Amino acid sequence: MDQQYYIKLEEELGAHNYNPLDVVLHRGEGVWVWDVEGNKYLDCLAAYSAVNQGHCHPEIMRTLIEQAQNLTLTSRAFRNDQLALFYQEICKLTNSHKVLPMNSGAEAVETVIKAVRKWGYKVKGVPQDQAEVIVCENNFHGRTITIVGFSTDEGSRSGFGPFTPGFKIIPFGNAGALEEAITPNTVAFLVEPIQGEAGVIIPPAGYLREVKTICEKNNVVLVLDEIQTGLGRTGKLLAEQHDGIEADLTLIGKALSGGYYPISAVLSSKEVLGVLRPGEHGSTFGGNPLACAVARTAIKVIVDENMVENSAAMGEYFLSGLSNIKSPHIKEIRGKGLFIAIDIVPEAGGARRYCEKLMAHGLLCKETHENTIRFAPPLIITKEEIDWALERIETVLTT
Ligand code: IF1
Repeated sequence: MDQQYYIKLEEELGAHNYNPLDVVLHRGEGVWVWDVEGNKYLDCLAAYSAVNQGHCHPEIMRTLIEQAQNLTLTSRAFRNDQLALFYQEICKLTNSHKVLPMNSGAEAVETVIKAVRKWGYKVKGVPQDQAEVIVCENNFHGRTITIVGFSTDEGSRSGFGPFTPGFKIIPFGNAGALEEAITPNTVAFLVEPIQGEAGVIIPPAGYLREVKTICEKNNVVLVLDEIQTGLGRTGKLLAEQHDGIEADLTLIGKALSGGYYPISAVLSSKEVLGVLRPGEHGSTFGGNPLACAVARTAIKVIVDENMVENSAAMGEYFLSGLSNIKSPHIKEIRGKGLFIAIDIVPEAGGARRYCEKLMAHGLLCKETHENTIRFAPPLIITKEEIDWALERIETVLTT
């Protein structure tokens, strides 16, 4: 079957809530993927950082198969022998004290909003139904009604109201704005350490440290959404480590399964999660044995194969290679670890055009907004593979 067959069928039968590049992928291995016609591409998106470990990582695959032959789902009505071990290993790795497992990233965000509201009423003493959560402009935390309700991106939110009340929006990267926005009813500040969808927006150095101090002073829970930045993407296991802090609550997802399965988790460094009682929250699939087994191996290989260190070293190498490209189309290059973006000048005709050209040269990446190209390959990428990518990026940006 050629690609057009699948594309036509998909367009006809699927909701049009995406605008993908017209490449129909069939197989993946490490940093490489192949389309149905056998063309090979370097994947510089890594499923939006869900395949940090590389496509079809063999050790995670073995775990998936073995666990699938044993036990997949029990529901949380019963216990299973993978859940506790997953808790133990993720807590040890991230220095957390409590875990709540869910499936998608958006569910982890919803979970944390429930937890901090409850904490606000039970522990902080906020009057009933008055809890406020502060979030940032240009945030991306997922697609549910509550979450898009506090988005500032019109495309994400318009037409979907009415929305959940209780959110206040402040500029990103401005600690003073947080201090001003806090009231006695503020229960939490929810923020991405580096804004992903907004275009890999890196806040000023020390921002998270200042934010942490302000939250502590005001008895406000600091929640970091590390669903995209976590698990090695930015060259640290968690992006918060760049600022030497620990959030009260941390959200992880995506690479927690290495792309095999939707798995997310809320990690708590103090007892916020302790306020939840039986019956107040849950999910049929959250914490299931297949997910827990996969997550255990997915985090194990990140450590065993030094993927965090590789992300830092290769990120630096990629960034410096990009900065050597002389192109009139480039406006700015920025990144941390293997979380990298190029802004092109508005006159250059839009980032999408360049992503399509790169695809024709065998490199897959995705634009974000009009003028930003994002590069986020699997964390196992080598120097040689980056050189291969740089050659193509240079060609596309200079011709
Ligand atoms: C899509 C972006 C990436 C996230 C953060 C929560 C979630 C995400 C920081 C929700 C999800 C995704 C979803 C994906 C596109 C994507 C994305 F371009 F929108 F920003 F990764 F770069 N917090 N990000 O980045 O997690 O519920 O999807 O598991 O197609 O919507 P989810």
